[in-house]
Order: sequence, then structure tokens, then C-alpha cells
Amino acid sequence: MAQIALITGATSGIGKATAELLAQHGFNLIITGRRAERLDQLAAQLRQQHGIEVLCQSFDIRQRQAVERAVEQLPAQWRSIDVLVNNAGLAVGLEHLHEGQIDDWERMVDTNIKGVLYITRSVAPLMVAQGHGHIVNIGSIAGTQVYENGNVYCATKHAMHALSQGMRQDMLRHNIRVSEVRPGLLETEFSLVRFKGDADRAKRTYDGLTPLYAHDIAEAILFIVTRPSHVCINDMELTPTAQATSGLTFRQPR
Ligand code: NDP
Ligand code: 8X3
Repeated sequence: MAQIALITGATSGIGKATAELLAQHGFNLIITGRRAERLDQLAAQLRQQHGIEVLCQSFDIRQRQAVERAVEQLPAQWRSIDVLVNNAGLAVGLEHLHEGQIDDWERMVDTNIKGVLYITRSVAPLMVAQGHGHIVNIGSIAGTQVYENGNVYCATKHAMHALSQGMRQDMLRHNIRVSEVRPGLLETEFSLVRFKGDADRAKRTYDGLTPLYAHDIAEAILFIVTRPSHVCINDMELTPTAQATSGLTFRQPR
């Protein structure tokens, strides 16, 4: 029987690329995000290209009741979730802490920490009940390092790093694997969101180097979730070849 993967934030970037790659490998998918039209388009494409089943669930992961309702109301055949990819997340703003926008901080904390907790709290009991599962958390190199102006975003990804370790301990006796994937510089809609639609500034993030692309992370996720059941990849950090640490990149002059 085909495995079921629930991917949060599948309307763009890593989540979308992961949906495409897992579909190619025969997974049935529950795809989530706020932009319902994009979910519908992706679902139609994946059904047509790969003959898999896809269920779209559009909700804002910051809305606790909406998350709970989405999982509670899953049709019976969709409740045996094998893989949960906790991917939905964002950075908003890049300022020194004393100049930061508190609304931006709340968006990041509510999405990157509380949203992950809401969906995991709803899905993990289904995995416990069935006696297996695999949770893949998308952290960041910002989860173990901090860069100037990254303050609150880095704090949320440090929280993800701590939660990944905590989940792994709590899920141990339930045969549930917990893996964390921690990318560095990666070109998606991430910088466009961080800079609130300023496309020029977003583009400059990747000036002079070849960043990671969403497909690179999707391939890592596919590898992680297709290991034999006795193997758990706990933590995988990936950077572009041109990045050594959060703050140290090698850029070709233009
Ligand atoms: P994108 O902006 O391309 O994708 C983000 C996804 O998250 C979208 O599908 C978006 O869906 C979803 N999302 C955001 N907020 C919400 C919300 N409130 N409710 C539901 N879904 C939401 O960025 P990436 O693919 O790059 O980001 C994915 C993850 O990877 C994030 O957790 C990010 O922190 C992490 N990451 C990114 C890196 C990068 O440099 N790009 C590097 C390291 C980690 P929608 O807007 O439709 O709701
Ligand atoms: C995104 C990576 O370091 O550009 O998590 O903020 S970073």
C-alpha cells in the first residue's frame, strides 16, 4: 500500500519540491498551505503526472483550531499518515533587535514554533496509535548559528532544533523516527517574504554565488524517508558549496 505523507507549506519552495519528488516515488499526499488555488493546481498536476492520490487542506498553521479541525476531519483512509514534513515557515524582516517590528516577530514565532507544535500535536497521536511514523522537521543552519539581524528568526529555528531533539526522545518508545533537515542559503520565495515583496533585495541575497535550490532539499528528504525502518537520520545540515557558516560565504564579484 502506498505511504501517506503530509507536507505543510506545499504551495512553494521546499514543500512544493518535496511534494513533487515524493509523488514521483509513489507517495499519496496531503498538501497544506494558505494559498488554496496553488494547492489545487499542484494536486491536479501530481494526480495527472504520477497517478497518486492527493488531498488538499488549506489552513493558516497559526490558527490552532483550524489545524486541529483539518486533522480531525481527515477521511478515514487519510488518517494513517506515515510521514509528516514540518516545513511551513518564514522569516520576516532583517533588523537589529532594537529596531525590529514586533508584528514580524509574532508572525515568525506563531508560524515557526507554535504552528509546528499545533500540527505535530494533532498528527503524532495518529502515528502513536498505528505504531510507526516519521516526522521530518525543516530547521535551518540558523538553528545552530546566529547571524547579525537574524535574532528572532534564528531563535525560532533554535527552537525547532530543540523540539526535534525533544520529539525524538518522546517518540522513541512509539517507533516514530524524527529527523531534522537544516539548510543554509536556499533560493525560494523565502527572501521575497522576508523582505516583504522587495524582489530586488530578495535577489541580492544570492548575488555572486550558487545557492541551494528547493529540489536539493527535496532529494535529502526523499533519502531520509526511504531509509530502512531501523535507520533514523537525526540531523542533516546542507549548505551551498559557497557557504561555510551562516555569516561566511564566498561570492564571485560581478
Ligand atoms: P517559501 O516561502 O518558498 O515557502 C514557505 C511555505 O510555508 C509556503 O508554502 C507557505 O504557504 C508556507 N507557510 C508560511 N506561512 C504559513 C502559514 N501561516 N500557514 C500555512 N502555511 C504557511 O520558503 P522555503 O521553501 O524556503 O521555506 C520552507 C522552510 O524552509 C521554512 O521553514 C524555512 O524557515 C526553511 N528554510 C528556508 C531556507 C531558505 O533560505 N529558503 C533555509 C533554511 C530553512 P502559504 O504562503 O501558501 O501559506
Ligand atoms: C534560512 C537560512 O541563514 O539565510 O533559514 O536565514 S538563513
